[in-house]
Amino acid sequence: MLSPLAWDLGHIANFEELWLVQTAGGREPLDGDLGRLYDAIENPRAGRNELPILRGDDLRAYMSDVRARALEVLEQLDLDDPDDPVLRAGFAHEMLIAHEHQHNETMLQLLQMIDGYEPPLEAPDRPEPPADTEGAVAVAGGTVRIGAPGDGFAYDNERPEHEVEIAPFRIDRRPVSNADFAEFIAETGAEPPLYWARDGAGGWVSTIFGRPVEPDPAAPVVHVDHRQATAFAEWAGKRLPTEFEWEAAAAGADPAAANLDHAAFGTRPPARGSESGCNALGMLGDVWEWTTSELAGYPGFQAFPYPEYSEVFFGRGYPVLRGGSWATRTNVVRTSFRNWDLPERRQIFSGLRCVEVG
Ligand code: AVJ
Ligand code: FE
Repeated sequence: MLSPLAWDLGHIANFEELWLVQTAGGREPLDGDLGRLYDAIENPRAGRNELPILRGDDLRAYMSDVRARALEVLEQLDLDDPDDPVLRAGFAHEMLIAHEHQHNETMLQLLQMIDGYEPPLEAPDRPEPPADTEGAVAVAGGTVRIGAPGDGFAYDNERPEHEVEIAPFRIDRRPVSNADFAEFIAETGAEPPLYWARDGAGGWVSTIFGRPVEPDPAAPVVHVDHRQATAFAEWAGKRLPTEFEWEAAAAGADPAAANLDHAAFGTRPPARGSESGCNALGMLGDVWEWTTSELAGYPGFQAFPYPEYSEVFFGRGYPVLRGGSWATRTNVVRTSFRNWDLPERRQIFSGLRCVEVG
């Protein structure tokens, strides 16, 4: 179930009004109770199309009025006020941009189902994969630092940064590919990823934006849910990583080498230059990687600036996904970033990578 695009656009603007105009600027809302329509918790996705949300020119006018007021307020704010944690170091402004960028990815999940949508940009060239992308790489384990350091923007669920003990392990050099997943289906009769159908000649065709494409055998598989990811790992005699193992394996990965930002409009074979410190390819970008971890607060967690971003989802059976996808905006990607979703969700840009057992 997805939101209508007009809901996401109104919600993005309303979130900007709430944090930059009302909270930071102390101003009254433009349109009374309008914000209630755009409260994600009060209005679950299934009912959003029936709400009297703004559409068309009314929506565009609201978006530009909010932006004009947010810029007016910005002139008056003291972003260096040490006593205001919401404003300090531009936190609210950083959160606003991150929030808008996260919703850009959510909107692409819906756009993918619409026939005829044309990607706005030519796919950029990417470096070739290195000669050998197979097998696993070793991660030393021991004491690892998990989470976001004290400075710079991060969400509350990435803090506090803390130490975790992990055993040494071996993680696959690259994410599970379309070819790997097709082999798993052929051997076990498992269900294919979302958008895949038989091509009538023994292969698979994936229909995205209404266009049929043959999945690139070497590119990461995408649109698998947590159950499919777990079943693949078991079939391969492996397992999914914990989110701490994933973060340790991703340390040192360069977002500039990752397939991000809606640029390629799909997953690509893991590129040379995308190696993390332990030599794993493509830890960032291409696909969100499912982990075995359930979203929970780190020791000493404090909800900031509002509990509905993270805390209300803790301990409710949401597996954590890490790394970002081809549809994730660069600004949102870092090795400490935690995404989560229901285990059955697969319209998200989700894939996996395995860890060796024993
Ligand atoms: C972190 C992707 C689970 O979309 O529900 C957007 C991000 N939170 N607006 C979501 C979010 C508030 C969130 N996820
Ligand atoms: Fe939101």
